[in-house]
Amino acid sequence: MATTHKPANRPGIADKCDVIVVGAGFAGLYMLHRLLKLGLGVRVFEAGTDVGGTWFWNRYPGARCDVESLEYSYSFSENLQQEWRWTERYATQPEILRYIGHVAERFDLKKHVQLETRIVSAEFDETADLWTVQSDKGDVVSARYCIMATGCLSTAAMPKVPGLERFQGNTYHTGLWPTDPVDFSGQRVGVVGTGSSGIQLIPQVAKQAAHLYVFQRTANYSLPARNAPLDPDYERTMKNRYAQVRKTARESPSGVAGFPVPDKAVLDVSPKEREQTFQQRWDAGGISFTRAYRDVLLSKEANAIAADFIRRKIRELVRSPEVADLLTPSYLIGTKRLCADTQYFETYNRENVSLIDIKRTPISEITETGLRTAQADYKLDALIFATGFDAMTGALLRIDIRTTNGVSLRRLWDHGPRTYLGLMTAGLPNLFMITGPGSPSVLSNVIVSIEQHVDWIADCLGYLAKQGIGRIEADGKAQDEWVAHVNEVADKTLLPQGASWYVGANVPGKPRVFMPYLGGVGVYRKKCDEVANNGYSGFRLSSASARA
Ligand code: N01
Repeated sequence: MATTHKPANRPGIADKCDVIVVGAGFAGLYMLHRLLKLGLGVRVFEAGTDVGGTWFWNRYPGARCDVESLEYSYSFSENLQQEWRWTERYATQPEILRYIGHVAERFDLKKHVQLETRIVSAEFDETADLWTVQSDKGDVVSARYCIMATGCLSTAAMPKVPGLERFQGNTYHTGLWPTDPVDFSGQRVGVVGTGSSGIQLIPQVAKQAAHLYVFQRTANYSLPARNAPLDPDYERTMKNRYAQVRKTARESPSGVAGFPVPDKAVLDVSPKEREQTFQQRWDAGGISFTRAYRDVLLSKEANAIAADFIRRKIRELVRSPEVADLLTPSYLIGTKRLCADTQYFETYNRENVSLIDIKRTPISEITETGLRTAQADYKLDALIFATGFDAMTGALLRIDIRTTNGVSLRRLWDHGPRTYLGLMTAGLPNLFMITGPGSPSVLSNVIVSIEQHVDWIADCLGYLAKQGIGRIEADGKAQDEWVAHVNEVADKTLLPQGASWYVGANVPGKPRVFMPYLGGVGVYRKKCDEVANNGYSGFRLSSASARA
């Protein structure tokens, strides 16, 4: 029987429901849908003024997804996937946000979501098996289960540059973009950061600004997205075989049906053959380039050959050899997330765009009128930080999560995140994470991973209710083994060697741990299903009454 009470607005007196969900993006909304189907009383809290999660906040010019729209979408409803019409090969942020809004309306989810409310703490009562969360608006709500749908890339990382507060112009972060449109016409604009967000934003802002200064610390690999209006024949074919496409995606390594598993190695084919293959990938566009051969992310020699192809392309696209040199990355390709762009490198051929190497001449301070490097002063009207996120752990650690026995997530993860299957952390019963560290999450088509986690958690809660069990927690030994496995799989590849957000390298002081699971979406799903089919092996199930 569902338990829900309306907010009591009496600080200190807890409202009750069955399940609390934190976050109303793709993960939170589907979780809500599944829990309602189980007949549970659910309260969802969302910090934004509307649903949408990452697609609500990342509304910077040029923001779009680099997984094809027909795959980057929910698969749980056949009617939904047939009726929704994507307009482009890669959907823009506004279109994805419209889609999420449509899903929320269609499944009548919004009335369960409390917007503009940030959960600041969550405490588990070890005796009653009850979580109590508190919000920044004074809500106090208790539930048996708490599910963190807080997103992997949702906590903006803002560099601590001296003098930032002095700047008289407007300051933006791509991950916290204002809801009102921003017009940079006639302005001198600075952009710090050239990851996926910067690479999408820079060509758009360059078209508006009087002058654009790009402050680059690390040059990045990017391929043309080759975005285009969605071909109606392609859409029809995909939709006719949607069930098969989704099945292939779920069983694949990456969660993308359109990324077949490579069988050849770069080092086994002739230079002519690999040049042709890389050219085909370049012409097709998108981020499947490192999947052209099975050894690109395993062997430094193979990696260098693949990287060299992109480096040559950059030199072809950028007219000034000095600028091309600066834009040419030197790290192992694929050890940071590959980017997809529309006219990114070509943008540096514009008269109104300057590239500044802040590795050689670091930013020394922000002044009232602009930005100062070790070598020069840049007068700016606006400054945009495309500096990324405190990925995977940031959103969880900013909530004070603890138990009445004195266990706290911040202490448990002091040396980096530790989870069992990326779903739970030992010591914190009845607290689930969707796409948590230790699961494929950011290394996959995240919608596929979200649906898999949500389905697993919903099935688990259904099972616990049926068995009259009120408490589930990850076993410490099972967690240790899983963490060791996650590291072992990662260490067979080159990925942990990159100074990426996958290892927390972008946030000063963050422990260096390779966070996502690289074993592949299909393999991981099988493992999770096995665990469930074995009566949730590696989890300890109990109930308060039995313990008493
Ligand atoms: O962030 P990033 P992002 N001083 O961390 C630089 C997803 N996403 O928002 O490389 C100066 O990749 C930093 O430099 P360096 C996608 O998964 C997807 O762009 O650390 N510079 C880097 O250049 C992606 O990977 C899509 O040396 C500083 C940049 O800022 C993830 O989100 C679109 C700095 C940050 O790059 C994050 O992408 C957008 C400092 N103190 C995002 N700190 C699509 O689907 C950081 N930088 C297309």
